[in-house]
Amino acid sequence: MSDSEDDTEDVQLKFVVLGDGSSGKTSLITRYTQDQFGRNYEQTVGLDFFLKRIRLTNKKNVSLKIWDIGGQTLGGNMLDKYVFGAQGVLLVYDVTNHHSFENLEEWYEIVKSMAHDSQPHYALVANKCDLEHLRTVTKDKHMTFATKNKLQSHYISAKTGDSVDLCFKMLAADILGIKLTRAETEQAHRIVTAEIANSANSEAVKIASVRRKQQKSSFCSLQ
Ligand SMILES: Nc1nc2c(ncn2[C@@H]2O[C@H](COP(=O)(O)OP(=O)(O)OP(=O)(O)O)[C@@H](O)[C@H]2O)c(=O)[nH]1
Ligand SMILES: [Mg+2]
Repeated sequence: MSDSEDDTEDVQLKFVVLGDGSSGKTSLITRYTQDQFGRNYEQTVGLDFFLKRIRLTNKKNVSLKIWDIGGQTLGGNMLDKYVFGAQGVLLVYDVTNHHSFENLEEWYEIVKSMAHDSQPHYALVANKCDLEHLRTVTKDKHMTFATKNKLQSHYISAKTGDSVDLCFKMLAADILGIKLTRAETEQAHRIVTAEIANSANSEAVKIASVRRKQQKSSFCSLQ
């Protein structure tokens, strides 16, 4: 085993994902853990569990236990049990549904009142940013809520995957008191690729993209 492997530390974190029904919580987690997205809505009844192991930095591996809480849980008597022991809370709303944003205040206040010993770290997550033309929640409103309550702020799309990795990674880093380097945050930015249909150059584009990837991960040896 090399020195660098010896030094690596493993930690576990519990994240809960909250917000109104249909805001896209399950879609966000499914995109993050399985890199998949489905158009059909299947309501989460109660809760679901997901697990993802990430390398946060050279020296830190994190196992994320992600609890996907059904939107219908708000006001029920199970929520406090679900939230118990969470270090991270993602408050998710749908940018095209103003109610889902208004209700976050309630989600937030309830969870805050449940955490007695120590407060979890919170992230305000604006989902469905691919539907910019249907947006009803302004970025100003989002930022006011995030700033007032000192929440991390993220604009994402579970559909395209935009900023999904970054959102989880930054919350984990915040909890562990780690300041990610620019390179580490850039790695988490998802590059959304679009296929060019019937293009005569498509093969060339593919080759160019493979070459770029190879360049990034290759070593340079001076002789
Ligand atoms: N366009 C778009 N649609 C999305 C996005 N995320 C989720 N959806 C759609 O929104 C609907 C609801 O998504 P879910 O992930 O099931 O919502 P949920 O928050 O888990 O809902 P509950 O389980 O009832 O709490 C589904 O039809 C998804 O395909 C997104 O980023 N963009
Ligand atoms: Mg769900």
